[in-house]
Amino acid sequence: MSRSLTAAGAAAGPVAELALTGDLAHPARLTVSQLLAWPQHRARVSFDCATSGTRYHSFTGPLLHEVLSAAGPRFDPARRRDRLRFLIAVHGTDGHHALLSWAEIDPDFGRAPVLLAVTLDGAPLDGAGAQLVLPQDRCGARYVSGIDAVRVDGGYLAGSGAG
Ligand SMILES: Nc1nc2c(c(=O)[nH]1)N[C@H]1C(S)=C(S)[C@@H](COP(=O)(O)O)O[C@H]1N2
Ligand SMILES: [Mo]
Repeated sequence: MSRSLTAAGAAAGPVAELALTGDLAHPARLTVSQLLAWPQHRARVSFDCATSGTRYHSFTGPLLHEVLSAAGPRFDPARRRDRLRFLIAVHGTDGHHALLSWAEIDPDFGRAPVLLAVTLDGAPLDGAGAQLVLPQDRCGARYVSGIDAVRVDGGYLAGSGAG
């Protein structure tokens, strides 16, 4: 195999990609090394797992909010109430998936410092795929690993006439 490594420390072998889809002006496919283009944050977290007890991990990666904002979610950025109907669905290669609301990670609302992690305990995730990191969660279940798709959806209850 003659794969060339572009990022120092990147694992040899297949490189995982995640698809950014949905109500976005700029849908994209991103590798873990492309996620290094955003400012990197570190989160030292603990969470409870129903099966393996309390877990401790250190993650680094960009803020989910910054990566998704660059993809151009189809709301009017000047009108805060326009964002409240947007959902974010995060899907792993094994089918595990979790929903966030846009407002949960928005600096004007919940301000949760959610990361799309590119390293886990110092090891690159280029092969396994990015992992969702939610320092505010007590339970580990939303720490979706092996992310292959993130879908932004502003159509929830659209047309219901509510509002
Ligand atoms: N893709 C995927 N991510 C997942 C899970 C899973 O089944 N699939 N389980 C979650 C649960 S329930 C927990 S507690 C944490 C466990 O992370 P750890 O074992 O690496 O500490 O991963 C989360 N992320
Ligand atoms: Mo868990």
